[in-house]
Amino acid sequence: MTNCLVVGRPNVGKTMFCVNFAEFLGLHRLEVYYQLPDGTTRQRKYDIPSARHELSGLGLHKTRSLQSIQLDLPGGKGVRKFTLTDSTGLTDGIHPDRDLRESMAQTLAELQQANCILHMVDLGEIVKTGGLKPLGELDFQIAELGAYKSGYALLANKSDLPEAKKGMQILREEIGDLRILPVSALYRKGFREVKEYVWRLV
Ligand SMILES: Nc1nc2c(ncn2[C@@H]2O[C@H](COP(=O)(O)OP(=O)(O)OP(=O)(O)O)[C@@H](O)[C@H]2O)c(=O)[nH]1
Ligand SMILES: [Mg+2]
Repeated sequence: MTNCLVVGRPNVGKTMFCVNFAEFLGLHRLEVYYQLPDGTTRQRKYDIPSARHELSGLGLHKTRSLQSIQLDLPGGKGVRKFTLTDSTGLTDGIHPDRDLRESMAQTLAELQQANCILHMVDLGEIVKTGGLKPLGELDFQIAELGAYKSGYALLANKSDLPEAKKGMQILREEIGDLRILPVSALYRKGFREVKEYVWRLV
């Protein structure tokens, strides 16, 4: 089954996207399958408002493991199934917290495996720093890896921010015709385009 991994720096909106996209696809309850860095797994059920409240939020590194949900993608002639996996935010360099290092290593391993990569960046941060490269090597490297994968899209999140248009311009100049989809995870903007994109992969 196609596994779509949502990957990116901490706080860019990965978890908000996963919860709201699942709701957009018609889910009222989420069954989240946790794969912890120590190899153990567990499962928890949430309704959508409590998932939003408990799983996403301000502060870096809210998500500390791989968290998957199974989703149905309704389309032309029926339904296709895929897995949407949220991940621990990646940072440049070696993180001082050992647990976080392990969960980032887990994200990186999944990045090699996934057949669909939804690489998320924060348009506000892009404008603040001046682009992907000034943010650090990390995003640029994921985008470069994406250039070799058929299932790669850059999700430019927080498109609701006033500076978002400028951010999109910067991204387009920087990575050219790589697939860039503007979204607002918070306000569910651009979700139809993501759905159509994923539909072609599953
Ligand atoms: N303005 C705006 N804020 C957003 C959007 N998406 C997420 N946020 C906010 O960004 C913050 C981080 O959201 P999360 O979904 O927890 O981010 P994350 O990437 O999962 O963060 P980690 O798990 O720490 O790596 C929260 O305060 C969200 O409300 C968006 O589209 N627009
Ligand atoms: Mg998160």
